[in-house]
Amino acid sequence: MSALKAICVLSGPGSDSITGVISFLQDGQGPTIVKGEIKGLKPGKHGFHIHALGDTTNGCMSTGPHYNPKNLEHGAPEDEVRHAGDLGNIIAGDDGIAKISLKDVHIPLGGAHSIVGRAVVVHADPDDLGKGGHELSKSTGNAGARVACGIIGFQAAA
Ligand SMILES: [Cu+2]
Ligand SMILES: [Zn+2]
Repeated sequence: MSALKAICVLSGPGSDSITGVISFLQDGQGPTIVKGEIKGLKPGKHGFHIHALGDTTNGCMSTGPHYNPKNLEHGAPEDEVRHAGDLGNIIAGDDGIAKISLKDVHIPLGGAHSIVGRAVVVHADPDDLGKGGHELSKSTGNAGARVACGIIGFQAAA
C-alpha cells in the first residue's frame, strides 16, 4: 500500500504576512508525519490545530471548531481525551519562524476520520492544553485569535 501525502499552504488575514507550508505523510495505517515551517509569527508558543472545515470564505473564522469526530474535550496531543485536531503548540524563535516536526496517530489522511479537506489553524496565543482553568480551556485551549490558516489537500503520492 502506497503512502498518502497531503499539503497545506497557510496564510494570515492581517498585513503582518504570516505564511507557511505544512506537509503530511501517512504510510498505511501508521501515524501521520507532520513537517513544515511557519514564518512571521510573534516569538513564543502558538496553538496549532486541525479545524473541522476546509472553508475559508470568512478567513480562518469559517474553518469551524477543532476537528473532533469522537466528541471529546480539548486536550494535549499526548492525552487520551483530546480532539483529533489537538496538535498542541508550535514555538516560534526570535526570528519568528516555527519549525514543525511531529507524528500523530489521530490525524489519518484516509478513511472516515481523514483530515484531508479540513484546515490547519495557527493561533496568536499558547494553547493551555485544556489545563488553564479558563472557561475556554476545555474547548479551544484559550489559544486566542486565528492568525493563519490553510486547507489540507492531497499531494501526488510519494
Ligand atoms: Cu485552533
Ligand atoms: Zn481542541
